[in-house]
Amino acid sequence: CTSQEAQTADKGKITGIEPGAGIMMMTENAIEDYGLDYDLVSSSSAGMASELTKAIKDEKWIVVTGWTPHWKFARYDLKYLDDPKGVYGGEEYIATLARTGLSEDKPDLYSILERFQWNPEDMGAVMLDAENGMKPEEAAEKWVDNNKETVTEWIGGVSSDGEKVEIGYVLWDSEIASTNVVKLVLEQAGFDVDTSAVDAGPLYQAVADGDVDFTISSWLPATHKSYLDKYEDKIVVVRKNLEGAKVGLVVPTYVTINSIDELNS
Ligand code: PBE
Repeated sequence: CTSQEAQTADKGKITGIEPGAGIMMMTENAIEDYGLDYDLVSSSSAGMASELTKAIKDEKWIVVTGWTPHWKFARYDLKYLDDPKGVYGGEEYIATLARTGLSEDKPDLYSILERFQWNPEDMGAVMLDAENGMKPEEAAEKWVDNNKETVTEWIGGVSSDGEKVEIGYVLWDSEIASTNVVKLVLEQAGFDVDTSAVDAGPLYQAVADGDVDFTISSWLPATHKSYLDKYEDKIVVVRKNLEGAKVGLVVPTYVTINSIDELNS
């Protein structure tokens, strides 16, 4: 196989993640809107990352569904493909969503959620430590230990005697990082915290039904718009917890195209 064949071997395929992710729906729209002769192959966040790692090792052509914050940008030379049609929206933020009634039922917890916000560098540091071999809990603990003042501000003097809290999230690397940090913070404040990892659709359903107290895993305004619209009346948007997020199609910089509309060329 010539190196030219190796370069083009995986053309026609976009390596995706979990089927319920917003970025998967957006990518189906991109295939449609740009008339791409491509199949979106679903996988998992971890599966996508390992495909990316393998392709880069051999300098193979690959395009993945990507997002920021994510450790892959620290580890590899990558670029977003331009999206002239704006299928992937613009700047995204991550929001905290609560079940209705949480502010009355658990006001101390709710006050911490009203204060919790951090930035892409913070989240990126936790993600990178986890990717470099630390357990997610250890990576979160390291961040919490290194950011005592911020954590104290978030806690704001709240001290619970073991009130139960249920956090919902999805096993995306970014949300594994954030949820582990917030779990530790709430434990420092004395709460008895359980987390449950589900797919995106069931997560919104769980918040709407009150099966979990809250999630910090909502990507808006574009990525999870359809989920939020569906449950709008049954979910409380607490606040933005991270600004400067992004989603799109990502390639290694050695892939020479720069825009989604060049994918067919
Ligand atoms: N993500 C990471 C998710 C949100 C968090 C971009 C993969 C999604 O596409 O739904």
